[in-house]
Amino acid sequence: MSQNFPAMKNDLLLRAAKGEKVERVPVWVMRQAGRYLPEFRAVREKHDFFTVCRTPELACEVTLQPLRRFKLDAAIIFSDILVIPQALGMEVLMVPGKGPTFPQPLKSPEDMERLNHNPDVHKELGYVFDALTLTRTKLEGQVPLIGFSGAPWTLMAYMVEGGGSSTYSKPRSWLYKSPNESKKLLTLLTDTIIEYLIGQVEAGAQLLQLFDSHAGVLDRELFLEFALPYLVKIVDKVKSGLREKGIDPVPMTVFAKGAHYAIEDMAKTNYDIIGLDWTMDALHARQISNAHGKTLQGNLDPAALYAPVEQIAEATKSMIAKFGTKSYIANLGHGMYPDMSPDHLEVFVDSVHKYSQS
Ligand code: 1CP
Repeated sequence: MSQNFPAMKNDLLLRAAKGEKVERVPVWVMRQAGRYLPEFRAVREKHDFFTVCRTPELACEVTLQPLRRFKLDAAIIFSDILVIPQALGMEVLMVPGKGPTFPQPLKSPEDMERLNHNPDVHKELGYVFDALTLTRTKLEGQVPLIGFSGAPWTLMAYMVEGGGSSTYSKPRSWLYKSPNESKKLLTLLTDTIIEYLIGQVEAGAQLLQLFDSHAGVLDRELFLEFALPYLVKIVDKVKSGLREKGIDPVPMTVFAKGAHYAIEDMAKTNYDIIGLDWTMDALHARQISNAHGKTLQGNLDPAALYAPVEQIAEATKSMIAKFGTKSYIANLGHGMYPDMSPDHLEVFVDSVHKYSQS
């Protein structure tokens, strides 16, 4: 499927992703659509969370909201990583004040029998593809559109734990007690994600990000056994699958939050961009990424946006000084928090514009 989308007016993100020369560092922000924006809260007052995800016009609208306010260099499609467990047959509720909740998590490996082992991705997740196509069209080439998925380990963590947790002790116990069954689950997730991401590119996504948000509860040994091989299969199969369909592969980002121990392991894969959380050292990551020809993305502490505006500008300037302006995409080290001020985000975005011209 090759669609005729509007020509790009700003492709800084795509050029930085490939390590090409840019006039200025591109900037976008994780969770740039969300509760910190009053216009997002207004949409959410009328529609529940997954209705917004499943209604292309609504998903498109909230995707575009932050772009109307800030000089951002990318849009990221409004959806959630938990749409994959839903596509595999699990129920996920968004409980106010608590976040995503699975009424029936996978309590033991036998529960995997309940899952749909042969999901029709286009049928179950076609609404995401429709939202991407609509949004890419409505963007009119203003900025590139990012698609995404949760990584297999992070999705397994939610499906077994049943919701958010600081320890993820239940899914971690599977890795020790039932390593083979864990790998079966990770493989099912991986194969579904591959099809899902290829479909996203066919629908209009121009860059793909994998969120391994709970990599930080693993150590390197577990990460190398239960997370990285699946991330590698995803990047390799998505790129080869696109080529087989006659579609140019898009740049891909791996964001493994908390995986300090694996920056070099990730730099050796075919991901183009390594996303850094705010606790990771920019200079250390830069040494590694230069050796492997990778672009870096990140990593201002989101909490720095609570500081007075002069301090935000200074922190942004020093972040850029550490990363340099080449092969770099400015972002926060994690997503926006709901109680943040849009005005403070504006200072971050404008400071990237101001301090990164080259
Ligand atoms: O009611 C609401 O509006 C809930 C808040 C919210 C929002 C705005 C959730 C629930 N998800 C989202 C959107 C979302 N989720 C996006 C949209 C695009 C954008 O960034 O602007 C994206 C990319 C995600 C991805 C996502 N969902 C991740 C990976 C990123 C990360 O934060 O590490 C994760 C872990 C989730 C799960 C999830 N969904 C929502 C919440 C509150 C959570 C975290 C739950 C937890 O672990 O406690």
